[in-house]
Amino acid sequence: APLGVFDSGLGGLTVVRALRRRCPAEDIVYLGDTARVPYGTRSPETVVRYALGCARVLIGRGVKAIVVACNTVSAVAIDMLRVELDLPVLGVILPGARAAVAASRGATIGVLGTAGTIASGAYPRAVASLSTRTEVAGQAAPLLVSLAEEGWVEGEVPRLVARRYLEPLIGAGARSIVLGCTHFPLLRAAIEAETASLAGGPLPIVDSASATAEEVASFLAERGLATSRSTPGALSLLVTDLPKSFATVAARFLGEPVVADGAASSSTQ
Ligand code: DGN
Repeated sequence: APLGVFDSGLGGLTVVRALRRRCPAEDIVYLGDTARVPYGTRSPETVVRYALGCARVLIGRGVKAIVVACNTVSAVAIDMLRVELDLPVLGVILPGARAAVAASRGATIGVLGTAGTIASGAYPRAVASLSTRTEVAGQAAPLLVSLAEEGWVEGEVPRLVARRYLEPLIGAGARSIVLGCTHFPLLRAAIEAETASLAGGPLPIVDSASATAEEVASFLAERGLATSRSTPGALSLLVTDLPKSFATVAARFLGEPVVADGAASSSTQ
């Protein structure tokens, strides 16, 4: 059976990219709720309702487990999804937090995310469950989401924006930075450079997409759910709305060409 992955939009394809690298044999069905993106600015109640709708579409496709690629959904809806659904549900926050705790060795962790993710306190909670002595500083970075969607990831504009968001984190003593949003791996170079410039040297940058792919791979192996074959798995992309820019934006996040008519529309209530 395929692995189900969903996100508020197309940003979660950065998690699919990491999964396809780490678990290449797995078939993946991805659902992007492009009709209702962004979730990052919505109330937790609304995000919970949307998330259940997305999960049910994937279950209708016969998936063996669900990866919640969206940080905002993982932050506010993962417990509810685990209660409501009868299959394994993996999120992006705990793997990101685990990788950050390992990288920061007790020093303060800085997290960049959407307003919803930061307001939820999900990263500080996840870190506290792993290490009682590690502090977390969070910073909502909504403009970085827009820059990634525009593909405006190089040059002085993304660097200046990243710097503004990083200043309070470095000022709070952060000694590692978590890319706590699906979109931020695209801006990694700018974030890395500005972090190093503010901190007076490079700091570990933790990509929650890669950390999640690692945990999904171990989880599937432990549960005997991993697909073992030598041919690459298939990727099906479903969207709740097919915007004109679909193929361009999807390819940007996925890191592979995307054929627009390969996407089926699907509705979630
Ligand atoms: N996918 C969202 C996240 O990782 O938080 C970002 C996009 C959004 O809904 N704002």
